Amino acid sequence: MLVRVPKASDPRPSEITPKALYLERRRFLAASAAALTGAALAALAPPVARAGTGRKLEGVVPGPYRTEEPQTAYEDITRYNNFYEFGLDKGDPAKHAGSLRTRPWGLTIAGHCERPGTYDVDDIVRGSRLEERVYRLRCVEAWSMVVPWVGVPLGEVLRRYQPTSQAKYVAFTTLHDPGQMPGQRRNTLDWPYVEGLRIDEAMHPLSILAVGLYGEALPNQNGAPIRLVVPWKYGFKSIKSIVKIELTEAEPPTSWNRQAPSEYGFYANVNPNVDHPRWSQKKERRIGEGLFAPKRPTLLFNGYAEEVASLYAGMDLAKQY
Ligand SMILES: Nc1nc2c(c(=O)[nH]1)N[C@H]1C(S)=C(S)[C@@H](COP(=O)(O)O)O[C@H]1N2
Ligand SMILES: [Mo]
Repeated sequence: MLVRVPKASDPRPSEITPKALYLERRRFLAASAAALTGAALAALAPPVARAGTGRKLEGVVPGPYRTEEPQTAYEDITRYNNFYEFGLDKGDPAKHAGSLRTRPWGLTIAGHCERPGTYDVDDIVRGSRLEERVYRLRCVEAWSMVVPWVGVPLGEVLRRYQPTSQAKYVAFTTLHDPGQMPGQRRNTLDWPYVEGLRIDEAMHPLSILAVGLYGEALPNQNGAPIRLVVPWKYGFKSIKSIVKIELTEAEPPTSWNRQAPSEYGFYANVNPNVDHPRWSQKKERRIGEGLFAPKRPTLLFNGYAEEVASLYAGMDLAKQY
């Protein structure tokens, strides 16, 4: 068997293969190396330390929604990330997010509600039961994962701060701190990252604020200490490391819509019938299934149509994408 050992000057796999295949290629190399012996081969796929926090969350109960599909490996969920505040490559967040200080962490609740203020994130989370929710995550780049999140229902949290009748939308903001988030020193996006939901979407029982995965506190690269998870929408709606939640009357701006309005709408509901202008959304690659596994058909609302389709009754999903 001929094994070619890569030189440092070779282009990185991420530069020569579509990004979604990068991890699969690494896995393939690891498997090949494991099947052989010798130090030189082992160097192809050096063992990596577990990327997790190791902080087990207490009192987690099973939540009302879970898919029975096989869960994506912890190593994939925590090493294949989109978090542009820490770089554009999928491996950057795991490499660079370690320095983010996630405690103490203030979360500001603002806008049209009776109890605005800045609260400690742990106090906000303590007000609700912690649930495990196994959700599909479908990235707009046509890959997907199955993630056992730990979180609290967003609607329950919001209700505690008593939104008024003027609260029609919910706006979310990520931390803006270029000192801690090196990606914010470049204007790849208009920082800070912002996202938004309509109030009925935010109140839907599927929407959660996640603080953990696989029973442990969230690793920084996945959005510690607290991030949104809206499983029927493309992954970019699920904003990470949130410092502010504001109840607004007008539809709030969102980062990817601002960046490329013809490509990314406010709603961003997963929809196999509405292609991205530059690629199809009909199928997806499930991370961890291997390079040669057939792609899966993408499901309307990421498979959550029964729960959420009624939210969009009467809307033209091709126009309000
Ligand atoms: N603040 C912030 N939140 C973000 C992003 C980001 O770049 N910055 N990337 C989004 C995208 S495109 C996806 S697919 C998911 C990925 O979440 P994961 O890394 O936990 O899988 O996070 C979303 N949340
Ligand atoms: Mo994404």
